Amino acid sequence: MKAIIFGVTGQDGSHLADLLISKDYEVVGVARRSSVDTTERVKHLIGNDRFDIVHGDITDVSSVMNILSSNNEVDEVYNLAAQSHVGISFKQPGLTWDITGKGVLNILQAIVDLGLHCRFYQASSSEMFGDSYDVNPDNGEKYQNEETKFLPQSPYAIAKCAAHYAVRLYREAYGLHASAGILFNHEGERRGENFVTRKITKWIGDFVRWKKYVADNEKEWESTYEPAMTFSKDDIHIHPKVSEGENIKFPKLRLGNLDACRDWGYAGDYVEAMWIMMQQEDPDDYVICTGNTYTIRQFLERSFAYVGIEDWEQHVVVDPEFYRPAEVDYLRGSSEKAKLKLGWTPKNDLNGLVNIMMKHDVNENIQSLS
Ligand code: NDP
Ligand code: GDR
Repeated sequence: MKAIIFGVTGQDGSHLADLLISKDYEVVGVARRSSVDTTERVKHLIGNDRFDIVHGDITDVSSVMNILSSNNEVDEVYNLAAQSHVGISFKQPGLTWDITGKGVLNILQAIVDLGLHCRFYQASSSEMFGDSYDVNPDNGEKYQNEETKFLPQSPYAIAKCAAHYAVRLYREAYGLHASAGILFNHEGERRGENFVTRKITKWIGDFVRWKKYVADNEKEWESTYEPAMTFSKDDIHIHPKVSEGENIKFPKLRLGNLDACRDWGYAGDYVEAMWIMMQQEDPDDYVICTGNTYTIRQFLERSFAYVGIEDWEQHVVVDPEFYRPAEVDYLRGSSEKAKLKLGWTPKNDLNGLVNIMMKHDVNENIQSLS
């Protein structure tokens, strides 16, 4: 079997490449040109004879056509490429539209024009629900599933809705085997550092590293420590072992809205659902989620608790710079359809996810001291 992954250098692309290679696929990963190396997440695959990276950009029709026509025997095409940061989409709405919306149309139309017989997966998003939810009449709980209407709250979500409807249209109009996974937030040790969960676990990892360094080098630490983060004026954070007045500092963790609710799962579990969707006889749309929702505060509480810190509020500054012009307040999915039709359920709950991320980010930081 042969697969093309658009967005292979991202979190999901790298997990999916690992999964497909473990299933003996030949994987062609598409990476866009950059002035710095973006292949960090797939560097362990470079040199593997079942893995190849080609350069391309989904906003460039000829580049998409070239990649697909030179791999026209491909069995499965996964589109994971996107400008995927919701906050940034308010600052770069046009770019987000071009990549996250129009880029998908470019791939679908190229598949039709080239007459390919491949299956297609689109990374749709729970952000498409935005402010919308249904209510379970039995217990009053709010949830989103495949039937919930879309009410997008950001340029990113609008682009994802357009792409989602394009997938549906190409399925109906041209008979493409095109499926969309409506995935709720999924995170992990490869998550980009400007998404809230990873921002938190990375900060705690850096903080633990700093505390250890100060403790081990009590006298001379200030002249030898190389901080991983930059300070700003209200970021003074006194090390507990050192008396006040000695100006021992560490920048606080700056975050935006802590009250939003998200249904967080582990990325490694979610790429399995993508693959299972592509093995179905008929294409369809599926919600993929854990079914549980937590606030950012609860994620903070659990992550700090992992390193034995209970007074996490002391370490966090709410900074309006990270507020969004419009927010999605409540996401909690129901993946009954995926469970019934795909036999998919997540392996990790929130605690499992926090453990994976904290273990990685704390260990990596401590190791970097030695
Ligand atoms: P990432 O932001 O980690 O990865 C996005 C990938 O898209 C990167 O490889 C990036 O390349 C690539 N890319 C961006 N623009 C282009 C372009 N113009 N042409 C080709 N490639 C491009 O996202 P995730 O891995 O977290 O998510 C994967 C997909 O799933 C995205 O579409 C996202 O919107 C969607 N999604 C994600 C969820 C999540 O919780 N993670 C939930 C629901 C949907 P580069 O490395 O060069 O930046
Ligand atoms: P989201 O994820 O917008 O849900 O999109 P993100 O982690 O960016 O935000 C989640 C919630 O946390 C709040 N928040 C902050 N967010 C960031 N990034 N940085 C902060 O400092 C911060 N402080 C509070 C946000 O306001 C929001 O409420 C992710 C992406 O992966 C999308 O591509 C994907 O489609 C959806 O998940 C499902």
